[in-house]
Amino acid sequence: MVGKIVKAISGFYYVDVEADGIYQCRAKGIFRNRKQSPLIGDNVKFEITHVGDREGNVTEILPRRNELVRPTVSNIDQAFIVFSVTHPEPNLNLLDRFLVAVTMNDIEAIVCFNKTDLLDDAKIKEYCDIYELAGYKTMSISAYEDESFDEIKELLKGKTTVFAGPSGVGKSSIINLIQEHTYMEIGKVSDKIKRGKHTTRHANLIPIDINSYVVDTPGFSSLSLDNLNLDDLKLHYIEFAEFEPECKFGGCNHLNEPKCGVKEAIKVNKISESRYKSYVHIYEELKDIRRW
Ligand SMILES: Nc1nc2c(ncn2[C@@H]2O[C@H](COP(=O)(O)OP(=O)(O)OP(=O)(O)O)[C@@H](O)[C@H]2O)c(=O)[nH]1
Ligand SMILES: [Mg+2]
Ligand SMILES: [Zn+2]
Repeated sequence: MVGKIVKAISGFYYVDVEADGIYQCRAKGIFRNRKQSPLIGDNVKFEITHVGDREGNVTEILPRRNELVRPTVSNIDQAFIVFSVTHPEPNLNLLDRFLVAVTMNDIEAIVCFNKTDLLDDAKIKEYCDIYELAGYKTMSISAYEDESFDEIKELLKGKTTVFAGPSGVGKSSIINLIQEHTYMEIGKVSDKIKRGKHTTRHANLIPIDINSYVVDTPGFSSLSLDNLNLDDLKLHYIEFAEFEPECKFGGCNHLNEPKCGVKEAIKVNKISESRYKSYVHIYEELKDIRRW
């Protein structure tokens, strides 16, 4: 049998099998002597130990495409980076950090501004423009409006999507909206996350369609990029690449170097100031860490 671990609780792994359902599994013995242990998101082989009770034993972890640390989930296809347009106001520096972290993990990022019901369209557009200009798929939604589901549903099909972002921006509310629609449209039952103030503590994969899962994560207010090589930061600002050929110096870090294509692009509004500011900020911070 092959399935995907969607949940782990005190030594039990809950494995979802396509068109069959959940099996409650142990992972006896075989992993004890290896460094690897099963993670949520893993595709695994298992043998059934009890048919009626739908119990099994995991025997093998199939190769992982990637592995996130916060939360510990594997095989993520894409990340919805959720920030609210207000309440709380978006911290674009933190948003850019998320984007760097996501790119580093070879995960596609989608920038999602929530709570559009609380701010006028012109201001919302300013935020979206920054990330569209950078080349990210960007959307603005409200978890309180049903139509928002139409905007995101195509993007979720056949993928495992992690929802990440600071606390209080509406990640759980959006997932709640998705689950309501999933239930209405295909009648698939999944664990329901309670609406509102229930802060998310640990990660589960929530099945929303065939081979489609979403992962809610607890919000956090900072993100360190300690393991990032200083000179690699620029590679994760995806919009810089187009202008690098105009830089006079090979390996230009787009800081104080003369004749820099990236800085020229900012002057003609082809790269946004906000993105460049966060780049410099993160660069300086990484440099300080290296000094120690
Ligand atoms: N006005 C408005 N409020 C929203 C929207 N989405 C969520 N909220 C409210 O914002 C608050 C926080 O929402 P949550 O969904 O719990 O936020 P979260 O991102 O999951 O927060 P953590 O789990 O702490 O990381 C709740 O009171 C929601 O009702 C929205 O689109 N518009
Ligand atoms: Mg939450
Ligand atoms: Zn440059």
